[in-house]
Amino acid sequence: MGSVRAAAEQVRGAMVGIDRAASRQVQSLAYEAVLFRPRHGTTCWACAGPAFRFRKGIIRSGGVALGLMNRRSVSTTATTSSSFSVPHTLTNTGHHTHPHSRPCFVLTRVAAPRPQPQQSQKRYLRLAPGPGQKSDRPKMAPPFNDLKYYTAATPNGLKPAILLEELGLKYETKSIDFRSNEQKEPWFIEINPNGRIPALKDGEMRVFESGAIMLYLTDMYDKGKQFTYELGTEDYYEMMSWLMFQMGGIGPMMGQANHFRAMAPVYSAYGIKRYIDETKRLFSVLEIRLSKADWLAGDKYTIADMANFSWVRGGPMFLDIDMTEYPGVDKWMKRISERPAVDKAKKVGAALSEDQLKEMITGMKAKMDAKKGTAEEEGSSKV
Ligand SMILES: N[C@@H](CCC(=O)N[C@@H](CS)C(=O)NCC(=O)O)C(=O)O
Repeated sequence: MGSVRAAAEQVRGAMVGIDRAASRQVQSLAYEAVLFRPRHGTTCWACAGPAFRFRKGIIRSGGVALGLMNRRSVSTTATTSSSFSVPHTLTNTGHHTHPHSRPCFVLTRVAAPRPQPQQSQKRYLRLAPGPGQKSDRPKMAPPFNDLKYYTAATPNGLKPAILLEELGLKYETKSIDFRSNEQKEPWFIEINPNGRIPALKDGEMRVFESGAIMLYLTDMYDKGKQFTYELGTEDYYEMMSWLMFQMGGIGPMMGQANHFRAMAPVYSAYGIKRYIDETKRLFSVLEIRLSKADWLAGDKYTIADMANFSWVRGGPMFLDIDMTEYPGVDKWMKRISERPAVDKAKKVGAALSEDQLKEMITGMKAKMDAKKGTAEEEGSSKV
């Protein structure tokens, strides 16, 4: 079974063994065989491993199992032995670990209209394209269990880093060097067209924008819904609302406030006031919720808390916001800070320690303040 052709033969062999009902079901869809070589120990949807749990018990086969893949669930299975029964629905146990290094075969559903078979034995199969032929084969669906996180020690970088750590996922980190503008290099633009961190790759697939990365990670890797809620529930949309509140409010407004307070080329009293006032207004929105609840959405710590926390912690540090005015937010911040995963996440992609960072920010603010009343103050005739 070293080649795709051999794989196809194997698949066809399995198809021949299936009973009439199964056959009818299979014929109503178009499939193609994909040779799938999972790495040893990685997640595999299709092989006849020992942990394939079905509603009707556990199927074990010495041969190759063919999972008819439907993104997240395997709805039907055939084995190379003649024992084939439908419908078997894979329950939430979802993945299992690929127990061996043999290749497996997956039948993927072909979205395009079913091709008209020329010969009966090609009925259910289209082989992989030959050299120079274009593949119309659908890609394997995520997750790919091959995470690479592109980040730097900034609030947006911290958000998915907390989640990666909370989920205990294995991932590689690539720190992006802002001093050399690495985030604008063509190789990085391929990963994030916006030229900003964070970005994530899972195998060949990319995800950019911190909120999208958090949603991807919970969708794909938080099957137990530890840090999210079931899609379609009221709690899920409440969580999304607070996540979007961070993405569209807290993040951009605090980003501008930080810029005017410590990084702008001129001292702008107007810019500083405008964005610090807006930040305070947004903190009071958080206070409405957190004065009477421990978490932003529902009764558990979710990605909405992680996202907002990553920015809000910079309020006292960067903008000298007095947190005694927001006691609920302050307690919530301390509750999150105490989590070991949060502590680890702060170090992901960081070149400076927390104390060094605070020292650097103090220095930047002092430099900005020194511009007051000089030619570097906005409105000065020399600016
Ligand atoms: N909306 C984006 C914002 C990303 C962003 O602004 N990243 C900043 C760091 S926090 C960045 O990469 N700045 C470097 C630059 O602008 O070149 C997200 O949430 O991912």
